[in-house]
Amino acid sequence: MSEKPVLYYFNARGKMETIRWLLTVAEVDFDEVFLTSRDQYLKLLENGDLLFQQVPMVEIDGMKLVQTRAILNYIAEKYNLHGKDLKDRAMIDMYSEGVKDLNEMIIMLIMSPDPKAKLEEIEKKAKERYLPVFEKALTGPVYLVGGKLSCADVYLLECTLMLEEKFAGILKDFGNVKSFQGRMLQIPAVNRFLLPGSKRKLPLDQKTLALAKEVFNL
Ligand code: GSH
Repeated sequence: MSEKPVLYYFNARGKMETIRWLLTVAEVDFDEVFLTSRDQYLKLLENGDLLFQQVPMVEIDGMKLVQTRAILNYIAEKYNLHGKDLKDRAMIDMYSEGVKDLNEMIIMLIMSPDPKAKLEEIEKKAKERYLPVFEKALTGPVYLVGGKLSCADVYLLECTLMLEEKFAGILKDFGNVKSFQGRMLQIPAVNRFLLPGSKRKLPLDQKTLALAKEVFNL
């Protein structure tokens, strides 16, 4: 078995990208197996590799983990990115779930029957609901929780970059979040991940969406 974690997903961001981000910040190299056919998916099912018949799946430490949050929590715990105590963890989890809600909206945009309206909704919610929370949390502190880098910081960084891809200048009224993003971008592993040729992926496009439908027989 590979020493490195092996990530099973499509060659696109989707639900796996946050896992890629977290491993990157934890400085853990990983291998990837991209789903390209229904047969390959059926073989994984046949082998009992996908507990709920879904990906992302990550082979790590002799386990075949599914469910994105479970995978992220395992990595965060293992690499000391989940706070120093239970109370820190509760805060980290609240921030993480907030970021996840926003992230999911962006990821699912491609499925929307009315992408323009959805995009407007995302921008409004980002500006009025989510970014103000992070702006406040980052008034003073360098990181979101406990003065220490956590998985929530990694998720927020990823989300701010995705937001800026969709809405250039969205952070202009959120100076603390923008400064936070700048600090996070100085982390060498983050810096490398943003360079061309890294394992960072492009957003899910129509071609990969069609492939996913074929793989899952949807
Ligand atoms: N709760 C799961 C998680 O967060 O990992 C959802 C995973 C999920 O919906 N995966 C999709 C999938 O495998 C691909 S992004 N769909 C096939 C299916 O549900 O049959």
